[in-house]
Amino acid sequence: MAKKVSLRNPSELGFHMPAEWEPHLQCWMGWPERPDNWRENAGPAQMVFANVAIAISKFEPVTICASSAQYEKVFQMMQHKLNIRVVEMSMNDSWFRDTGPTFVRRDGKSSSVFQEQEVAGIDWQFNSWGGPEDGCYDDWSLDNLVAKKILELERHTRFPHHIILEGGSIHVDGEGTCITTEECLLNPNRNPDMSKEEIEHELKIYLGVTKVIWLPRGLYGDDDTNGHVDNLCCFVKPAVVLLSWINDESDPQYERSVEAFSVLSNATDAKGRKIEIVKIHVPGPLYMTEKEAEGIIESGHAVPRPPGTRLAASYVNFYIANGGIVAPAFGDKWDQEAYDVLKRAFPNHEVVMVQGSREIVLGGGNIHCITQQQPALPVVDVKNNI
Ligand code: KQY
Repeated sequence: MAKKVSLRNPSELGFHMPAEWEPHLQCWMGWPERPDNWRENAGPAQMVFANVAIAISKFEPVTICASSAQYEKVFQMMQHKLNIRVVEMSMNDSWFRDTGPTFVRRDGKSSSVFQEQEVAGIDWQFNSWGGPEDGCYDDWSLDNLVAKKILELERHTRFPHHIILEGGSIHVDGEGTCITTEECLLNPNRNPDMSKEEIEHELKIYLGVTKVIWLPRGLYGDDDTNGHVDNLCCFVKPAVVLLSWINDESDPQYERSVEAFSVLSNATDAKGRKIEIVKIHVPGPLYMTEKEAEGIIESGHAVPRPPGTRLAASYVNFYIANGGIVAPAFGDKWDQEAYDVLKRAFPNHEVVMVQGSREIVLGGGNIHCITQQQPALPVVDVKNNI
């Protein structure tokens, strides 16, 4: 199939973004390296990235992209892992949720005018979560090519978009609903010339959704991303949302969780359903230690990560694989309860908690932020036209 750049938008061509729990062809990940964001030359983070990749590979194939400097090391680590391939790709950092494409799918039902099933990708603009004044690092030119490179490798149609948007700032239910946060998408450091209505319109025509639920703010302390929704809440299935919660009313997270609870409980989704909210307690609170901060080499090219910083840690920052949930564990008293909540929320999935995920949150995100699912083509039942 010839590669294409589409000048029309995805939804008018019959595409929509599927829910994360729909079948995947594979998962894409980057590889951490920069010593001004990852302590001890990224060694501890690399071990956890490797463990995340191995955990996901039990459920679906994984492609790890690593720079030329790191390629051989990652290849050696993964060469006996059957479901993991390693390809060379340059990048400024390793947050493929945000720099990878947002995959969309056309189901090609024979009842539709669009007969051909296809997976394609949206290539949003990326500005390091805030541009020259407010971004996390000052050169994101390689990150801005990641989505294009992945779509080229896969020979998938690319839908370029001029809007600055990261994949971690949106969640969809695959049935017409998107959840996002005003704190991120309306932040003047992203698209200062666009109104809320204009941004919502672009979400609708690119993601193929008809309803956008705007939460005011994301997780407390998630300053790197300006409050990505994927650290605060996510869909578990249509009309059911898992929400980061804290019982301590004096904690600054409490009012954010209550605020989101209130918006969600007064909202209906694209199909007019009320939304059930399942609470999942945040770990900690956790803070960057002196020792951890000492291991980060300040370069003047990335935001400093000082000791005492409240870590934007949450259990909703997990990846839904084919039949598996790969979730962060922090060695915290709330880990077991998080496992129990996830197990109840996903009774048909195996829940795997990756120990040591604190290393990823030290860099500013977690498992959802470092992964990107590529949907599989749907199996069409020709006989029954579905
Ligand atoms: O959480 C994310 N989606 C990305 C975090 C970026 C942190 C950069 N230091």
